Amino acid sequence: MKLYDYFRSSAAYRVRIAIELKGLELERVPVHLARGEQRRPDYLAKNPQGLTPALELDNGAVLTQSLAIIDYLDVLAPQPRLTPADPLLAAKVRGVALAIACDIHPLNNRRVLNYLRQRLGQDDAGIDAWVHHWALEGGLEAVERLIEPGPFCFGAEPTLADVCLVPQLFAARRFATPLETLPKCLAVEAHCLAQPAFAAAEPSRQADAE
Ligand SMILES: N[C@@H](CCC(=O)N[C@@H](CS)C(=O)NCC(=O)O)C(=O)O
Repeated sequence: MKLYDYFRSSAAYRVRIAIELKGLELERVPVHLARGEQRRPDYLAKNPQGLTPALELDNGAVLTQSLAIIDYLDVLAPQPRLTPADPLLAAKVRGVALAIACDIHPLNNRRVLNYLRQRLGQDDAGIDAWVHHWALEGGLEAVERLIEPGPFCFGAEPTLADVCLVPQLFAARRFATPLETLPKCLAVEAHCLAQPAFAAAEPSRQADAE
């Protein structure tokens, strides 16, 4: 399998964490987002959305969308299960994962910020105000209230919620988002990053890190 990845991509970071937790070996192919490699025809032929990550299977099939890729890996290599078997817990875990992946992350994506800057004339201050607002209000501040006693988001085992939360906090820091209203999220993050699998997936540890 090949993972099309970019060290700073928080969506790809989710998949890297899942791969490390499951102990899977695969090839990483960097797609340099800042240089626009995601819009090259050869990459668009694999992922028509022009986004990272994408996972190419040995039979040539290509999977897109980080949560769909992680679901696939959870079936392929069920240990540890990232979506718990218990339906109530699974729904809570998915609720947090989707709050991050659907309602927070898309609003600070590169193409959205480029549009705000280039088409709508926003300057750095405008971009920062946008990113901080959507990261926190109804975003990570809601996640702070949804997660349960730790050390992970939902108890003693890592789940899809942790896999999404850690990269989103990384993205928030990139934009200097103030995080002091999120003590529970920060405690979960510290616990996660002390685990070898989460640490190995960190952007600074990737071969294409700059
Ligand atoms: N919902 C998608 C989001 C993927 C995504 O937005 N990836 C970003 C990097 S985190 C990207 O490739 N951005 C390129 C761009 O905006 O041009 C997923 O979960 O895979």
